[in-house]
Amino acid sequence: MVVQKLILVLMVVLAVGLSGCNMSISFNDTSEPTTSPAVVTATPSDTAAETTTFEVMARQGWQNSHVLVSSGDRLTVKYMSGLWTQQTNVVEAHDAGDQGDYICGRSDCVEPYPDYPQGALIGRVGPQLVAIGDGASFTSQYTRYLALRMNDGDDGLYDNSGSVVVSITVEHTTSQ
Ligand SMILES: [Ca+2]
Repeated sequence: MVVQKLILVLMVVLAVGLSGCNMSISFNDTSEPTTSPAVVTATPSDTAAETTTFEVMARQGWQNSHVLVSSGDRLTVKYMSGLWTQQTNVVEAHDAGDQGDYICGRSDCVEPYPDYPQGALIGRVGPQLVAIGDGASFTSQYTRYLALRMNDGDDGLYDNSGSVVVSITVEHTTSQ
């Protein structure tokens, strides 16, 4: 009788145990999301061109365009709009180009670019001076910010007026 009772108890325990068993077997998903190794696809580009616009004031000296140029970069500066003059009420307002105006051309000239017409647009990358006028392209010899101004002496800026807007395009070369 004792053995039968024991078996009965065991069966009850077993039945309770089975019914109480959570049949839903949860697998612990330890598998990492399948990630393919990151492939860095560097787009091979020989040149990348950036264009910005800048207003050059007639009454100011060298003005930082905040366009950083690296040595070897190809620069294009083009006149877009605006009028200025190097002598208000004397010389009629004109664009950034060479108007055939006075060229100093001497060593004691006050103009930053003595061999270029007074009142025209000029540029500078460090010590590299560039005649721009209504448009010019050149290769930078230095890594500096492009500066622009009217070709007029610092002492002659007081009677200037107006401004010109230019577009500045830099083609960065990655041949280094
Ligand atoms: Ca002037």
